[in-house]
Amino acid sequence: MADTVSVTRQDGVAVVWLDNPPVNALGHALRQPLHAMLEKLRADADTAAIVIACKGRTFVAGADISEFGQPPKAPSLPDVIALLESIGKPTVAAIHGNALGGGFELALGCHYRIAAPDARVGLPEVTLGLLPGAGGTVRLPRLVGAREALGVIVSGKPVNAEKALALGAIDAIAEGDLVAEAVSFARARAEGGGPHVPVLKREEKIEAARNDLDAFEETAKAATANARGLTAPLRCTEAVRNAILLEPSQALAREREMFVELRDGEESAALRHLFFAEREAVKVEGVGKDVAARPVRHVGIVGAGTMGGGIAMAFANGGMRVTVLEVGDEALQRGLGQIEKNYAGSVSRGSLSEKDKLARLARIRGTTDYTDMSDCDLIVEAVFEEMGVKRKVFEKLDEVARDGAVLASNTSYLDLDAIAAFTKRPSDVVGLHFFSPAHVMRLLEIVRGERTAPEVLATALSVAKAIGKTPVVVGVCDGFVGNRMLAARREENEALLLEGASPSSVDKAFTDFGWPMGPFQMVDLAGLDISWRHRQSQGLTAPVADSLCELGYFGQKTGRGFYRYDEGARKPVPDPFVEELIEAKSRELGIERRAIGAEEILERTMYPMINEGARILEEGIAARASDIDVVWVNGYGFPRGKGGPMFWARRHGIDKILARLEYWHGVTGKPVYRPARKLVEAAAAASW
Ligand code: T1G
Repeated sequence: MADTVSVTRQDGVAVVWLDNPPVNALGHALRQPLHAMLEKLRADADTAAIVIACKGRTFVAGADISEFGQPPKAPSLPDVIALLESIGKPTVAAIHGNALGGGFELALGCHYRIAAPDARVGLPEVTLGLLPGAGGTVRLPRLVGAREALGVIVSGKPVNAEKALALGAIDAIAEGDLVAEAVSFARARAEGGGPHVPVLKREEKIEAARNDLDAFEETAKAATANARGLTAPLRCTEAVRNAILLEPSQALAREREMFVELRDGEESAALRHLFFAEREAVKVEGVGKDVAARPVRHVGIVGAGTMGGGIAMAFANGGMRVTVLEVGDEALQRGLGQIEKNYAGSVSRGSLSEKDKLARLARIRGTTDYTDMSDCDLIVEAVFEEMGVKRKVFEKLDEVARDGAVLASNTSYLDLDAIAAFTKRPSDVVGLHFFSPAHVMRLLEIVRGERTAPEVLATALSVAKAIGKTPVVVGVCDGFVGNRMLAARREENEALLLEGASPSSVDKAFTDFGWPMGPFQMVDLAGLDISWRHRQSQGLTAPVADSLCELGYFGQKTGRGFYRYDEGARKPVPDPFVEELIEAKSRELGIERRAIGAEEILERTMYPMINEGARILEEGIAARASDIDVVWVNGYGFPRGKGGPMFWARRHGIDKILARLEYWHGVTGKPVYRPARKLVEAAAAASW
């Protein structure tokens, strides 16, 4: 194994090379030799200046996240940075790729920073439920200002080199050879004689912040407004406030205390679990690095409705050419008009520039002629969820699509193998299940048919990454992973209403758990008529929801559903009429109403969902429990700070869940409570 730390010299400038693939994470294997090298160079009279550079594709992408669950090993990253900062000679970080988290903090420990034009810097710790724990919350405000630093730290978003230079986070952007320019920069500073002021000793921007605390607090309020129950954004804010109000050493000490508290807490454990889970999910059996994805440049979309339009935008946003097909020109124009409206909305909200809007629209064109998709590399069907319609579309696609084109269905629960059988090329057929709104929701369920070819899966995975989706490969069953577990969770919702709960008491139990909204508010948003149609197609009934649908109460879109929505408002208001309707239904069905608490609501909705997840694992519909977590966090709003249903179940105690499922199965006899074999095994193993 090559040395993780080595040094080359150029006229008195020592270049320290870090080499710890794949992303130069600052694990102990790197920290220890780096600390030793810096000690040596500090004492070396022949070294006039130091450049820190990295081999491979990126500068240091952060501390080694996989180390956090283990006992810390000296030297810590703050120790390394403190040593770096004690060196009186000019020190320069030569940044390429990503300098993130501890990597950027290492760069902040240098006097100067030079970046390649396409480099990015950032402090994404908040996305892991952490705060920058190696001085980032104290040093960055000294470089860029407290309010600007707060924005970088609480958003967790990387900043490109141009913006970083404008902010003052870096000193220069290299035009040619990054390291050579960093060496010249370092030598010039050494010959210039200094002083070389460590970032930690620069007080000007801190003074300015001290004199305008109201402005800082205003920024802090806005930055943490959508913390969504997460603690880390609040701690990040507190740490930057400390940088303004406390001595640097005190601020650093408080930062470290809060970092350790967060690192050892549940929220960060959940978010770090998701970090690795999302990367595990793309490792698919039989689809190794040797399986080449087919290039996708031109995508066809069949159907320009809500889903088809959103999917078209998702691909256009990913830089691909898109042809949207509708059978009639009126429907086509309506669909294209909606796409334009969506983009215009993003521009008016400031989340998209006019220039980008025009560029994306230019990539989308409409047609009513299937032959216009004959050169598409990928065609996604997003038509009505009915097998007869799917058959017509796929038979037509089989006729017009070029050899090698990938044919995808956006079906959310129909049998993909049956759809593939409508074609003569079932190995080219895959499911791409987008979540509405398709250009916004990150989750993409890639449905693997029994005959789907490995390179078609590789193509789907590659396309998902290209359009910024988080993919999970799932097997064929009714509802795949997410919707199948949702059905299990939804099954008891009505029973709870009929037995004594109300829509708002159920929804409150969910929002208190951390969901953005409860199931009744959710179905009002999605439209009661959609699930009504699905129930009818399956011969199922739901007494309360069916009664509301028969009255035309479809939710927000009709102003009444489980809640009332005053004139165009979206705020759900409990509706006494619905409460009376529920009580009347209870009486009609001879059900004695009783008080039902939040704990029972949680047990009778979440536990069946987790039990269904266990069945999904048993049947191989999902390859890993963590894949199920990725589905739920990215497609259904499961609170990220709880890591997903299966992670949460493990931390909560699978044996506790098993015991309560057995209890409710005894009380109700309902199959939804019958413990899955896999759940029984996992309860014994305390792990999936
Ligand atoms: N630690 C450990 N492993 C990491 C890692 C990290 N920081 N970053 C990436 N990996 C692994 C990843 O699991 C994958 O492994 C491989 O590297 C390639 O990653 C003290 C406490 C840099 C933008 O949050 O955002 O510093 O699957 O697939 O798409 O204040 O990796 O190949 O086995 O994501 O090209 C802060 C996390 C840490 C940055 C590159 N830093 N990484 O994206 O590759 S906390 C981060 C990323 C911290 C300090 C605090 C991305 C990337 P495998 P990849 P990519």
